Amino acid sequence: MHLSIDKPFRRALPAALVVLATVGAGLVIAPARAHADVPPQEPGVTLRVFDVQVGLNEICTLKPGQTPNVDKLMPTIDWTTTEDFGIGDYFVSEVTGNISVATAGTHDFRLTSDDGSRLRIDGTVVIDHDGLHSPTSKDGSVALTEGYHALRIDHFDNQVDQQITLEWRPPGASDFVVVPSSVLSTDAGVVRVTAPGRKECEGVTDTPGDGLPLTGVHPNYTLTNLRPDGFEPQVSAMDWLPDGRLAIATWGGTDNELGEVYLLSNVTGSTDPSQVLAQRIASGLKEPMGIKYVDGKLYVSEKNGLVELNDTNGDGVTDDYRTIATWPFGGNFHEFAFGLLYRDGFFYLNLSVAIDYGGATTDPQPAPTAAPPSKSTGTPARCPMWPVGCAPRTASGGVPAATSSSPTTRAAGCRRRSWCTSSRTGSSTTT
Ligand SMILES: [Ca+2]
Ligand SMILES: [Ca+2]
Ligand SMILES: [Ca+2]
Repeated sequence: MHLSIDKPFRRALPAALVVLATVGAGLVIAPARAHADVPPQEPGVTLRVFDVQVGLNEICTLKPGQTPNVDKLMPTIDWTTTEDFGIGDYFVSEVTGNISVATAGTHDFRLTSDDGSRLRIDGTVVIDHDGLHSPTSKDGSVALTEGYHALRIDHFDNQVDQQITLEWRPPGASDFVVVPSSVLSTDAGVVRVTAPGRKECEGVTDTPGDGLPLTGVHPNYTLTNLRPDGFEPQVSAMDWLPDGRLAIATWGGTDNELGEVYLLSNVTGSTDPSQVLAQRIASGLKEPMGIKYVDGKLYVSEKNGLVELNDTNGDGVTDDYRTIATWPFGGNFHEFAFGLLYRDGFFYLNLSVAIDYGGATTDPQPAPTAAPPSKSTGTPARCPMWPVGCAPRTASGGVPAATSSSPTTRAAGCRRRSWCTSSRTGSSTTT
């Protein structure tokens, strides 16, 4: 989603200049990127702030996969207030963007910070100003070719005052000035996702149950790879069949690539990727985020409705997609129907809020809920799904059984008139 500037940059032209310079901070290699290599940009830089809530003596490496507390577009890098950073003390900042160089040559930079900071350009450290200190400046120089260069500043504030200011003196200039917005840019139109709560650095605290993404498996469990070579589905939902097969839905995620459903065999007990068989049984689904096996059939929640998968000719592949219910849907990219559950004749799922590009909640929501949650009790209200085609039905055409079994007869499809909670969550996104 966001440009990762830690990665080595690919240059559009093998002949692009690589400049070696022994100026100021020392030997620096500075590859440039052509405009065609960079996704659409907007002026400014991206500032992300992480609320670590512990005193640091130096810049820390954040544990991977954490969502920042603050993520915003800033015109220039010149911040001193709590309002600028969004947090007062005990935080870590990441500044990312591109700097556009008009004239090749040696560029001097001046980084002023409280507390420590480090400037990288194209992944190379140009100024290392780490450690606990009040607002002080440190200079560094780098030879830059014409074009875009990836800029990154890492920073932390312990207590009291805080600051990051980046100035430069490009070739021919006599004095340092704050790097102007006109040469700074960051990827345009990104969704800026934030989440409250404490974030963690590597090596500070790391305890079971700390809520962080798993980087390993608890020793009481065995991790088994169930992906045959070449099978790399973007799994958005899973459910088990009684015979031990695993049904998975895949995201799809664009208007051009739609979601699918696979049945995986040989996925329990002692197995490995060479034994796993994947059979695609459904396709053309719009971002399915829930799948549930009920009475011999699979049901999938798409963005705007609940679909029953039927195989009517016994070849194992769905040929009848029966829409059981729909719910309010406004066409927003961020509307999903997550976590399909089933109990006693009712399906349950959770809808996400629509958001604007940039991260704000769309107001008003394009798909209003039928009944808001009760504020006095906190109990989520339930909103009716809109049942579609409530004709009595039989159980013919369900998921083909791995072994022969008698189909179960059900009374009528209308019994599955369904309900959803109207609580919509917007605190996370899969994009
Ligand atoms: Ca502070
Ligand atoms: Ca400080
Ligand atoms: Ca079929």
